[in-house]
Amino acid sequence: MNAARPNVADDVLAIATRLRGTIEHPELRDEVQSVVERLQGPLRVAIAGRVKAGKSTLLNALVGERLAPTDAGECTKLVTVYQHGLGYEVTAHLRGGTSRPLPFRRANGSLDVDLAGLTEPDVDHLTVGWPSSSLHAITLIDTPGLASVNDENSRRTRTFLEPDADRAGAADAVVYLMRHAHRSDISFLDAFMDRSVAAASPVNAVAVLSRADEIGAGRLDAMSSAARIAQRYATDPQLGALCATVVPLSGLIAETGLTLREDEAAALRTLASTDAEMLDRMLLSADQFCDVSASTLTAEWRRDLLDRLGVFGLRLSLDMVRSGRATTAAELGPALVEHSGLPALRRELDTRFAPRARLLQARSAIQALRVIARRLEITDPASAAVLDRDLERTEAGTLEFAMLRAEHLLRVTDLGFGDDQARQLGLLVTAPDPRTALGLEAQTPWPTVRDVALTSISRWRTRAADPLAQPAAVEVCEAATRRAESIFATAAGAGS
Ligand SMILES: Nc1nc2c(ncn2[C@@H]2O[C@H](COP(=O)(O)OP(=O)(O)OP(=O)(O)O)[C@@H](O)[C@H]2O)c(=O)[nH]1
Ligand SMILES: [Mg+2]
Repeated sequence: MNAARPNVADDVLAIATRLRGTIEHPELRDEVQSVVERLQGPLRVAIAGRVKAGKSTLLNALVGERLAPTDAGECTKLVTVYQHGLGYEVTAHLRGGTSRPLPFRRANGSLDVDLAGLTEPDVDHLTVGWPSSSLHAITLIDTPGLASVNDENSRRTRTFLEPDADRAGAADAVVYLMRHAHRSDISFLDAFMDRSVAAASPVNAVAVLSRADEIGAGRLDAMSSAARIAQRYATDPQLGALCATVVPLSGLIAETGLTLREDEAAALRTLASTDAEMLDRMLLSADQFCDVSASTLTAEWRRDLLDRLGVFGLRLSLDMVRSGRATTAAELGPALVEHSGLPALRRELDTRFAPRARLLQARSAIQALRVIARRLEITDPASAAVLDRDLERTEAGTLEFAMLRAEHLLRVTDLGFGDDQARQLGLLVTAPDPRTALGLEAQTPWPTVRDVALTSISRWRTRAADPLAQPAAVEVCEAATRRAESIFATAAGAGS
């Protein structure tokens, strides 16, 4: 099935390329061009969530460099797309559709962009081109925090990410950050994501329990408490309908681990040599930690370390230094990353998003081309009709889309299937391997696979024909039937 996936994106790319050659409207041609570019580029993943959830810090951790400003007083005001570039460049994309390069410099480790006379309302979004290998396979979008409905920064994020009649959503997948303290995050997530099946859903959204190190006042067991809480969230049906999983993460520890300098490790070693009882007292509060008389390390250094690591990160680092497990930046950095939860988040991104990247891209490209078709209808109804027909044909003819939608429906709605049937359907519409999809062992011979596929076709076709079944259940059973048919064809073609 994986082998068949690139075809979908290639089909959509062919439609977009054809359209680009024939379309006369210059503005629409530019939009088609950007659809083509998106399909040829990497997956676009937006990092979203409430104000100060730790979005920019996570972005830096994923890139492995301090790019996005994250100071406590600073907030992200403009949507910023970080993409792989051959050189370093920042471009402002203005509301009117034009763009212009902006001057920038590296300040305190992060990027300081000069709007060069522009004001924030002039700018639709910024793009930052950066020669980072982390951005090869993924383009990351940092977004202003969602605050209130009337908030201008939130509006920018919503306009950029949420698809509507005038504009397609700009991301193929979403990482949504939520803090433990904000129980209302779930309703935020709901309002933000539940627009349509074509937008974010469990098939392309992962939630992160962010700033996990702050849980339980930064005690050394903070991350395991966070893991338990994340697990609880993940079983919440409301949340399960919106995203695939909940990963506990300390973006700060990850970012610092990836960028830790030797002089910082040396400062940690000096701090670790402080009398143990005194050190425990110091770590009770930020004020006590920075109290001038408390250590031979200067108060400035202590403040810097506190900013870079937080209380949990300091406790963890000092524990590692004192026990001798890690004492240099080269040892402490990776150990911090390991504790931060970043490897688990990367695994989620690699297993959930990466294998279906082309499909998710095709999905958002179709959405973008639909928006273009509606606008084209006004000046060139004949071309709009051809475009609609091509998109319809691609979407309906693509088994992967049917399965993606079936997976979504199975996750978000109770369709009245028993546990066993729901599990069988789940496997059929998600497992790439034909045998796994049918619940068979890896070595099952092809003739058996064929027979089981046949039984499966008959079972799900009968269920799909049930006149009393809800439409969504029919759709899922039809997708399952199509998958079983495709497995049957593979098994029949494979001989014995
Ligand atoms: N302890 C701790 N602090 C964090 C973590 N992530 C971010 N912070 C701190 O929280 C503050 C906000 O972090 P940002 O990454 O700028 O958060 P944001 O979500 O991008 O904020 P806005 O763009 O203003 O919405 C900064 O002071 C960070 O150092 C974390 O994992 N742990
Ligand atoms: Mg930010």
